[in-house]
Amino acid sequence: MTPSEMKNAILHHLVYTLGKDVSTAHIYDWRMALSFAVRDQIVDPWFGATRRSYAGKLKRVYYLSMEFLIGRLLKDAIINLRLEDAALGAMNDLGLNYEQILEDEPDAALGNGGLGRLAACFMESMSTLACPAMGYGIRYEHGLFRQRFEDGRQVEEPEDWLNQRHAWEFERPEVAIDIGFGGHVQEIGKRANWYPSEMLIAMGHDTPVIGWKGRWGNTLRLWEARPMHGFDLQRFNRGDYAAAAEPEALARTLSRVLYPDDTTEQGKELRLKQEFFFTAASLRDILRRFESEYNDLKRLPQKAAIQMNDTHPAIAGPELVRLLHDERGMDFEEAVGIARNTLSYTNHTLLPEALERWDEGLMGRLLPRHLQLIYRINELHMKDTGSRKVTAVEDGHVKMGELSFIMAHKVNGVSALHTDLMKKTVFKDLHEQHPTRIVNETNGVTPRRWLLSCNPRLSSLITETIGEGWVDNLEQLERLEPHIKDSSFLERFAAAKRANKVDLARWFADDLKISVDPESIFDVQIKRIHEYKRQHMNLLETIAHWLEIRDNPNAGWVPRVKIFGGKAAPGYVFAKEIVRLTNDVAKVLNSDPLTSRYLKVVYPPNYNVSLAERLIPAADLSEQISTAGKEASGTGNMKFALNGALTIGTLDGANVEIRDLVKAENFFLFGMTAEEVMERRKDSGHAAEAIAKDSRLARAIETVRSGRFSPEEPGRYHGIADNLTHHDYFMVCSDFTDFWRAQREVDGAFGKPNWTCMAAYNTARSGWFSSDRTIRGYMADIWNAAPAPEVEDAAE
Ligand code: T68
Repeated sequence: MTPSEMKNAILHHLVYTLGKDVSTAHIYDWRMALSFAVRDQIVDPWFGATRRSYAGKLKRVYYLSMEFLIGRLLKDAIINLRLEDAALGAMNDLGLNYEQILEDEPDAALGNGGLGRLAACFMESMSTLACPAMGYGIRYEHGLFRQRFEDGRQVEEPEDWLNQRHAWEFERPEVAIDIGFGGHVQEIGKRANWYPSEMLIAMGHDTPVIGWKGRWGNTLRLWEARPMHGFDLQRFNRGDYAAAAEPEALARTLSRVLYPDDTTEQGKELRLKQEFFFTAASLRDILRRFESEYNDLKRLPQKAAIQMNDTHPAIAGPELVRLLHDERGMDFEEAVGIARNTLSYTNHTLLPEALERWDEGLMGRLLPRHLQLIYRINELHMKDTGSRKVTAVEDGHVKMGELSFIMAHKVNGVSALHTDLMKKTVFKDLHEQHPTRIVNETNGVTPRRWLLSCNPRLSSLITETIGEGWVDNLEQLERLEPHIKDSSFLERFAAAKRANKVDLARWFADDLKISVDPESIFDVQIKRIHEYKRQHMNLLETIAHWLEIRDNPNAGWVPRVKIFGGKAAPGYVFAKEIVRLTNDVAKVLNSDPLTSRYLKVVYPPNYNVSLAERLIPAADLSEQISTAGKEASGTGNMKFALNGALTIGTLDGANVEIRDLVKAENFFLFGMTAEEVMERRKDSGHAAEAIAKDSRLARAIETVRSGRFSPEEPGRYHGIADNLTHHDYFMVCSDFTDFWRAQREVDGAFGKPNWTCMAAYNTARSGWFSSDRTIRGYMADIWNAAPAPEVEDAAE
């Protein structure tokens, strides 16, 4: 497409789709017109892919996920369709600012963190690899809350990305599926009919996901909850307007909000309803499609692979059995076998508080037939394995992790360490019964968004050096290695990083009114706020460092900017205190005339995908400092390494694999191993002991306790200080001393010529962390699916 063709397409949509005249168009109208012009280019390859899936009778992958953290889509589509020149040219011609237009798009925050972002990277990789697939989730009216700071405190505001029209979706009113809850069960022999007492409708909305060079397009189908019966005209006519609207409001509640919690099960009926709602709608849609093509349900596992992203869709097991057994008349054991061969399950956490369990009473009330089937699945499992332990039901609770395991033919962890710990801890017994079921698929990230699009400077340098093949064959980055000896390459590598830092510094100055020196180390920790991720350890180190600079301001300190980003779950009190402490520390440090040249703290609010795309390319140092054994994998860690940041990190999650690949000398390692953590925890005095041994740590904690950062309320942080001194489950104190040592090693290395070599090695050796590699692994080890044959690029 030429710039002038693009311009005509934009003008056409402005007038005929949006009904706007050039003279009155707002930035919103231009952005929508550009989006529609780009979307038009997606439709043909997208339809082409669908047609080929049907014509070739290809096996399809169905990715069921409560979350798809897709972020903005316009730039992604432009890049994958290679329309940058056309779009930029058209915008210039129209006198519009291209960057500003891209920034106008709301960030679709349909996820909490890593789990949801992984699903989004997987969707893009499946399209790039021409793996016929469909993502299924919920079209939340309100995504993850918007975070604002007020007096340093986190304030949550509703996120309303749907206030404006969403340019990328196609409404599918004809894809409307009835979903029921509650009611009673009528058993007929071993089968049963379920008569729900409450019904609503799941309506589909399709977003095309286009792969690199437009060679394939899959669909993300998100369900919206609609009432079965519209509003009540009789009540309305009597003047009872609120009551008339009630059924509609109640039904719609199901797709109203994304639960803002990435750790604790909400225990909310609504959450269980959401889970059943989207899982049941998706399964019905899958079976409908299957039955339109094939007439033998026994072939389901050959033609469909259904992935459960965490346990949120775990009800898929019993629901699929119900559809096959109760509704299609298949024998129960056969139905379980077919369901199991079709389903697989990804585990994302070992934290006991994050493993879903539902009260049997609640489950029986909402899903009476499913509870019966869960009992039978359990009995069958006991019979098959000769086990006498009831596995999926315990103490009046249904354990969704165990249920998912039993109903899946493969269960995967998301990093080598995590998979190993799964076998040894949460799924120890089940693993002994099914020793080949657990497999590892280390996470990955899409290089299109997380390098090509977010870091154009580094991308251009890479392409100039080794050609463009790396974009969909990321392991080609290793061809950069010989160039790491070349001083002109290194200079250009350093210049790209520096220019990214200058851009970020300008944004900090303009948007946050904080000035930082781009010569400083940009030290970044961005992720959900959680005790296991230990933002508070990073803060304590910052405070200790600050106190040391104050003691001796003229000692030639290496300047540093500590950058934080992340949201705390609204109900997680301790995490919210960490948020506030970060802001309070920033306030004191940034205005300290003795130290602020050397140390600043920046905490931009409302961390999201778009902010990550801004911060990661400008980072020198990536903080991956979770308590070993607690972070299942991490994916931010991969994005940073890929963009030439060095990691300071523990041997946790995928850090282990990153360090193996980029080599120990290019990684700042510290802290206890997962085994050491478990050992040390047995000593109840671990925190006090660590504090007694490290005067810097003691002083930092005392400074927090003293009210130095909250003079107007000196007791504000007693909670944090007491927790660290007496409890410290996440071993902040015991790892602090080594963390400090590693941080000073960073100071020593930064600014030396070798730093750029180390950074370049991180980029060159991160090719394995492409989500393309991960998806190939799922296709081979779990889905038994092949890419569509002979696919051609639609865009060059
Ligand atoms: C993350 N999990 C892991 N959970 O913490 C991270 N949980 O190590 C890993 O890299 C990532 O998954 C991808 O595998 C999450 O992000 C959630 O967000 C979540 C949401 C709702 C309920 C429970």
